[in-house]
Amino acid sequence: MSTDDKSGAATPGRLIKAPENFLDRDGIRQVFAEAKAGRRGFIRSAFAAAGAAAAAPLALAQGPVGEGDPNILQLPEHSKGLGQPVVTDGYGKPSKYEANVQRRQSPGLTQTAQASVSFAPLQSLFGIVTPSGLHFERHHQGWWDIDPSKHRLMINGSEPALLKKSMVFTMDELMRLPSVSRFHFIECGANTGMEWGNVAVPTVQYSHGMLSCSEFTGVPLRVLLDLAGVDYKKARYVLAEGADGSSMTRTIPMELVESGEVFVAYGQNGEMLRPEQGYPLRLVVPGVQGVSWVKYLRRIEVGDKPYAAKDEAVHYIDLLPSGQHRQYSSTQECKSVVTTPSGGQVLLDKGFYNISGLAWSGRGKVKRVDVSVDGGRNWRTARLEGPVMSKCLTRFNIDWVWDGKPALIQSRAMDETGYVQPNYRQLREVRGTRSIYHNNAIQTWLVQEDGEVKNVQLS
Ligand SMILES: Nc1nc2c(c(=O)[nH]1)N[C@H]1C(S)=C(S)[C@@H](COP(=O)(O)O)O[C@H]1N2
Ligand SMILES: [Mo]
Repeated sequence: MSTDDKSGAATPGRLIKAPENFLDRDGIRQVFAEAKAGRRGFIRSAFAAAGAAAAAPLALAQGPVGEGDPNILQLPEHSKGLGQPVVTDGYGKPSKYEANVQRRQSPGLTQTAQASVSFAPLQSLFGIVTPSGLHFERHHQGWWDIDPSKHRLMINGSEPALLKKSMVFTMDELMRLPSVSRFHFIECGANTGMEWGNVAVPTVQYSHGMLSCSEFTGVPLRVLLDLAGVDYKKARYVLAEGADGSSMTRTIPMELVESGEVFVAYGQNGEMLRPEQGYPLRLVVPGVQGVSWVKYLRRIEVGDKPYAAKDEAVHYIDLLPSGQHRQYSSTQECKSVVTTPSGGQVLLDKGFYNISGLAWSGRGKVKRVDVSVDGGRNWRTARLEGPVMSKCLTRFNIDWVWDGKPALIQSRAMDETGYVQPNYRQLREVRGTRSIYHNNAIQTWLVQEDGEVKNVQLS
């Protein structure tokens, strides 16, 4: 795979390597024009004010700007002229300087864009929430923008005896019911799936980018089943069905529904779901692999046994070293990854860096994340940024001073059940090397002496 701009490999983290166009910002030009003129007092305060300290060495290295008299303070246009009018004609967009921050398809992974994946640019994100326009996408039969006034959700039973009455809800009816808003991660079971046997992709976007986290809003499924008078003693499973052509159906054990955790969501990060995420309705199954989060949700059937649907009996199962398959895997085990510095980025110089990453567990809260810079010989405990929420991404940070020598950066998460994220040797012992799904091994990034960061695996 090439490491050119389009592959995302060269997409930098901010303090790691500035995008080319960063130097074109007027304020920065001004600052180094002043630097050439030797007005150091001004420079210091300008850097402090702009918080641009990290850009200073770069800027100074660029030499004269060549416009006008460098001894005269030239105010940038944005400090003198009239700015843009309010955005009355549409939806706000990111700065043009952030145009490189995009979802990306992995070259060669799939041949049909309707049955494909676009990966979230984890290396460019802060905190825990994935901006909705950067949420990863996984479609089996393409996405749809379904008219919400025509969409319906049906609740029925595999046998009439399992509930009092079948029901059909419109979106308006669902939105009148008591709602909940909760932050949860969604991870495709195939995330990191290409790395089972060996290193396969260059960047964290491709190795871990089938992962996103949003605040979802909707109605607990339990509320709907109560309205339909479900007999919970007999109905121990539900089947969730999507309205797209993929016939996406998954069995969900009733315990998850009874706990109140599973909900039908129409909201995502304060607005309606995005079409790519299942507008106008999707199932949220916290902690469970993405495939169970059925999009364009149109039907919930209660039943008394698992359904063995195609996407659970033959897909999304785990190949074991014995050649047998482990069936009905669903929980996403505890996992973490360092997103900065990560594959494809370049460290400009030795010195201070903030190592930052994400940790999550399908079994509850993340309890601790340890970070190593020497391939797992020594570990230090990272700072978890709050709030730490159950079945949600958790951001961790830790200080690091790079001495300029090769470094092997790893993170190892532990969840509140005491489960510790395994390394590749431990994981392969029980799962072999030919699986696709549920790879939660510790990721290693090699920082080379020239500052380039590479994806590597330690044996
Ligand atoms: N109706 C429907 N639901 C679906 C899918 C689909 O193709 N159709 N893909 C599933 C898979 S495999 C995953 S990982 C998640 C991806 O959700 P996202 O596209 O919102 O990231 O949706 C799941 N739900
Ligand atoms: Mo998936």
